[in-house]
Amino acid sequence: MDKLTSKQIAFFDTFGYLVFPGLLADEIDWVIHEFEAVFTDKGLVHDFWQRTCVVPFIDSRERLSALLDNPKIEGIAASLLGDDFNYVGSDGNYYTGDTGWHSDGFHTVGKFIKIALYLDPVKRDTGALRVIPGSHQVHLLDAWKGRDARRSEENWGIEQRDVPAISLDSNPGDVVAFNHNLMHAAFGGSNQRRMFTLNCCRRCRTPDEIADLESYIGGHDRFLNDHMHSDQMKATASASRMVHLEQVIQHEGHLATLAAKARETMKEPARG
Ligand SMILES: O=C(O)CCC(=O)C(=O)O
Repeated sequence: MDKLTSKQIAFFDTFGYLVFPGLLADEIDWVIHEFEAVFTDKGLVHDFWQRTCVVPFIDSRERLSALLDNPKIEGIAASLLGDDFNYVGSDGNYYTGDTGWHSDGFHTVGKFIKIALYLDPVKRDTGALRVIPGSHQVHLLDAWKGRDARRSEENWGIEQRDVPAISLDSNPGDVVAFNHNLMHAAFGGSNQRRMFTLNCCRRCRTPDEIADLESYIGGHDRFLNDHMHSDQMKATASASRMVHLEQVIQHEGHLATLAAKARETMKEPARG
């Protein structure tokens, strides 16, 4: 696999993100074709008014599942999380409009990252991911008001789109990686902005990390699946891919019960 340099890893740990321009430029045509096929296979038609979201996403197709074995993608995750990192699911989206400031939960133990591919050219005011560098740092959780960027009007009298941030402009074939704890948002995108992510975390070594992983898995009940990975993802896994699945499989026993309960009240899976 293609490992990152120690400086890239240091940048990620300091600022919470990395951009890899053109990393998958040679592969992006089939990736986009497969992306579209997921929605077609499922009979999902994006209605332009609300986000359409499939979880898990790459698991839906054999070729997309193999992105987990791609030396460039595996290399990013292995460099940032260790060779035995966990794959904890993925989401494929047609976004509509803005995404307000948020982080993807907050992990005070372990380390969770997202590897994202935007499938249309996006810039600062056309739906590129914006990030507040460094906002993922655990000691900032309750200590830094900047993490409250979603309430920018109330806090600072400015719109969310005017919160100081870096725009991670992206073209198809570029890859963006960020820490789940990082504050991020997107503004001005089209009503059919295509993007998918892979979520990965460090293999858990302590009881606190296991509890955090189980809580993360439990939070997936809203997607109404009994398992974090598809049968297809597991059936086509090589021994080296299984390394990235096995700890999640060991700790997802509670998900089916939670998903069954969620199905009692939800008509369709959550859209994010
Ligand atoms: O691109 C976007 O609108 C936001 C992406 C995002 O929030 C995420 O992947 O967690």
